[in-house]
Amino acid sequence: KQILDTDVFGKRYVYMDTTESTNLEARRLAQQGAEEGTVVVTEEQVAGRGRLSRGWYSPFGKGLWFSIILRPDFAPADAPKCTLMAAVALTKAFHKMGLVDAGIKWPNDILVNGRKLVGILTEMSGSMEEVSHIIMGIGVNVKTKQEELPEELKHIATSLLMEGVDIERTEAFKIILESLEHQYYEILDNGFEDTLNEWRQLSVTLGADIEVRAPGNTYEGVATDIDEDGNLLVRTPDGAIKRIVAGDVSIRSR
Ligand code: BT5
Repeated sequence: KQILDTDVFGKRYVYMDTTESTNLEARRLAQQGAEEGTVVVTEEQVAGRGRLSRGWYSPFGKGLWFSIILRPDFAPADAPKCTLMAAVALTKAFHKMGLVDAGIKWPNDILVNGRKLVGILTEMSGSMEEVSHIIMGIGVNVKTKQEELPEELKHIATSLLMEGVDIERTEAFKIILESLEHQYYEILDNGFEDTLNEWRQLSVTLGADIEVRAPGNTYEGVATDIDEDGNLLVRTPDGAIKRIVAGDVSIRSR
């Protein structure tokens, strides 16, 4: 199978017509010992998941709903940066497809003109000392049309097709998996620094006036940078710098 120009990602490939969530399926496989690079992909998810038990709309045949099993030997504290790594790889893949307006909203969204094209859900299993495996779940809207979107996503979501990129899912998948593998080996070989710099370049969050809803607190201010762990730094109006580990960002102006 040399259709994919990858060494590890997609060497083992599990394809399903339908499933609850590819992250759940990938976790099951990982617990049974599935190797690094195993890709689980489905036509449809009936219980696709976002963060904080939110849902992910995954209609049949319209997108790339998939998860990749990773078994890196870095510290668990590095795991959240896999989300940023994936966002960089995906954004570069979209640029390659001609979609130059794709940019990253911290931490895990890829937006085109303010609308969400991709969601990423990274889940780690292991102990404080050691990563057992990471499930990197990615949802890309490919063929969805505006009129097909459910009411609550009509002003929020977009797809490659809606952005004028009329590409077959297989072709898009190939470009995306190759980009993800490339970026993954970049961080394994050279660390996160270059990838975090690329993230800064591709971000639509940095420099923007934002509101962040973090667990227990909401902040307003200017997103100034990310730190070396991928946390977002926000300068609030009183000049303090807040370090955001997890949260939802709304961009007010750039
Ligand atoms: C995410 O969560 O964006 C992570 C989504 C990850 C989905 C992939 S698909 C393959 C794998 N298997 C899974 O079960 N999940 C992963 P969050 O940042 O919490 O955003 C969720 C919010 O995005 C929802 O509350 C909606 O507002 C919006 N949303 C839901 N479906 C969408 C879609 N198809 N396109 C754009 N926005 C969507």
